[in-house]
Amino acid sequence: MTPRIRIALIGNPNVGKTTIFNVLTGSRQHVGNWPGVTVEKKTGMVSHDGDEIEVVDLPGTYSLTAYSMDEVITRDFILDGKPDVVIQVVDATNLERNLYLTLQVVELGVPMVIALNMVDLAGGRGDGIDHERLSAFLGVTIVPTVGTSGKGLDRLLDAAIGEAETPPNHKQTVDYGSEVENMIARVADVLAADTDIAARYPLRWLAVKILEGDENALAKVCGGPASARVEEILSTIDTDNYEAMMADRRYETIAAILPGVRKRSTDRRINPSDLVDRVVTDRYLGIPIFLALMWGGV
Ligand SMILES: Nc1nc2c(ncn2[C@@H]2O[C@H](COP(=O)(O)OP(=O)(O)OP(=O)(O)O)[C@@H](O)[C@H]2O)c(=O)[nH]1
Ligand SMILES: [Mg+2]
Repeated sequence: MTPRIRIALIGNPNVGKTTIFNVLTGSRQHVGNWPGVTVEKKTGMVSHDGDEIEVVDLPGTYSLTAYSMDEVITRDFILDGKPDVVIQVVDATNLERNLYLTLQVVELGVPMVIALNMVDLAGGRGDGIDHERLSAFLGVTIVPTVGTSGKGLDRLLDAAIGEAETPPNHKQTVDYGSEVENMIARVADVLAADTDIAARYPLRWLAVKILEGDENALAKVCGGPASARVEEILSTIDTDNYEAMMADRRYETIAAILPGVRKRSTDRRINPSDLVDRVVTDRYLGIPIFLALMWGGV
């Protein structure tokens, strides 16, 4: 039976992609509590409400540059394998680092859903994530999940099918600043002359990668009708510098998002180290405690 849709599972290393893949497909792929367990893509099938869905488990990546084989496998699969929807599995206890990859998938403009995984651990630490606000900010549906128990996975599949059937509505989240943005627009404009490239790749994304000095992205346009003009533009800039500026803007964007999406649960239980922290950093008690410790020669 031909599958109704194909889903790609991507995400940082060690976030639970294979755990979710195994629960969904009934497979027994290797799972381990260290990064780099999955080194090549694996495919399985799942039946959901009478639909056959193909699920592809990919190696973990922190980014979508072309610096490592894993990143190239993942990126090529998203771009050329044309999954109907990408599910990014996000470790809820490590949101900041995981969002770096999220912003890059959003930039690719492909249909996408986020599985906010390990919410059992994030909840236990008392730091909740307001996933609805995060979802509104990114324009991406977010489903909280616990891979080890299968919690949330039905809803995740529902969301993935819904996303595959509607055009993506991602917000443009990273503004790289006027100098870089102008250059992105120029390169994207030049790339549009190459109709093959324009049909295969999101031009803004490709322009960003080329300006970052990504050889693999540049190779895609090499020899084509846009090649000479792209090289001409590149000869006027320092791509290392562009790469650094763009990475900075991504981190700044994440830093701006985080305070708005972190929520402290009201029934937060205080653990002993929190209590010590609170007492020694107290406005009135902190200095006397510090002096007493110094006096006591501790
Ligand atoms: N507490 C908790 N642990 C989880 C959850 N999901 C997965 N794990 C554990 O996280 C660890 C990593 O899981 P994997 O499924 O191997 O992660 P992966 O993303 O496939 O890792 P790579 O293939 O290395 O990129 C394992 O020890 C899992 O049992 C979850 O929702 N909650
Ligand atoms: Mg894995």
